[in-house]
Amino acid sequence: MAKSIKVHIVLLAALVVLAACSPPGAKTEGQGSGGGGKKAQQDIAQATGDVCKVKPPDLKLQDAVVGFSQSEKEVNPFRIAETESIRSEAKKRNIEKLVYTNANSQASKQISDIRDMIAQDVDAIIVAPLLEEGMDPALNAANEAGIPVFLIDRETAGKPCEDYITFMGSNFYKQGKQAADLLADFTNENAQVAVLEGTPGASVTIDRTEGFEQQLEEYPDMEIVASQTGEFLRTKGQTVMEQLIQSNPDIDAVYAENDEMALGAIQALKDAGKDPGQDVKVVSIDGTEQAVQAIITGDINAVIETNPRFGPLAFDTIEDYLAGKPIPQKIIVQDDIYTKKNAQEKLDETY
Ligand code: GZL
Repeated sequence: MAKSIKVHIVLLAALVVLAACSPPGAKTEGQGSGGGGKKAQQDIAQATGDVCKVKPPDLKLQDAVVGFSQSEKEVNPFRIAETESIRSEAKKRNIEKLVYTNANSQASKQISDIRDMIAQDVDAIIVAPLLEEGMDPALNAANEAGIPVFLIDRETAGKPCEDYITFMGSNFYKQGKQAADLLADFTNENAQVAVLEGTPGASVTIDRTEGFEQQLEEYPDMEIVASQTGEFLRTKGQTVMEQLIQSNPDIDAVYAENDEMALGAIQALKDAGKDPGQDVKVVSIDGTEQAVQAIITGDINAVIETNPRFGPLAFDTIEDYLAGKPIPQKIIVQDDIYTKKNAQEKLDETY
């Protein structure tokens, strides 16, 4: 069962302001996530920080033309599920038109994609930014054209309420810390760790790496002996892991910043005669079906979820914006953790 995001207002100060503007179906303090035992919706999100009070155009969502600027090629299940969620929600809301572009992991193309949408005079733009820096030409152009930008998935430099209205996504720094604690648990706080980093310069890579490194300082007998980018790709994760095993044969723990790289790494470990999940502990992030299946087979020890199904929350938030409601500058999605204990029962929530 797919899970999408609901908004869960947690800050008392925000409750008064946002309760009236919570997206339809949102949950305020104390309400359950609804939907019976399994979370029918993606994990509860938390509206945090200040709000944007803006004067929106006089427009209904179903009359709107919305652009969606996707960042990476549709080969990673995360990307495929993210795009599908936006597309299906746009269809469900019966909006006038969805303009979809894909930057194919090229920052310059994402900027030109957004500029093209501005030239088409779309009414709002959803952006999954590729990199943390360098998007300002596109964001400034949208701001000058009076077109609101809504960030999903990754953050990018800019002024909330001006360059973009809000950021909706996971707390990647927290994910990195959780990964360190999980790996410490699996290795009795004593390990030679290899880190497979994501795309250089992406906010998700910066935060997942920083969170992990900071938290690992709590464990004096755990040492990062190698840290290299696998660019969030399975093939690159495998080749980098092959090299790291050669140069660091004592590696007994792997932190992969996404499942695709983790799946490549476990193949490399097996090819080197090692037993991933057993003599080399593996912790990853995303929550793809194949990675959670690997927990069941014992090749991966834990996966921290990053749910890509932003469609409902993104369109709820745009609808609130068009209704003139204050919008939280950050909407942080709460993520699950998959381990041997819950992988089987939660397998149908993966993507
Ligand atoms: C996270 C997203 C990351 C995923 C990777 O929100 O930006 O990018 O964790 C993907 O799988 O490449």
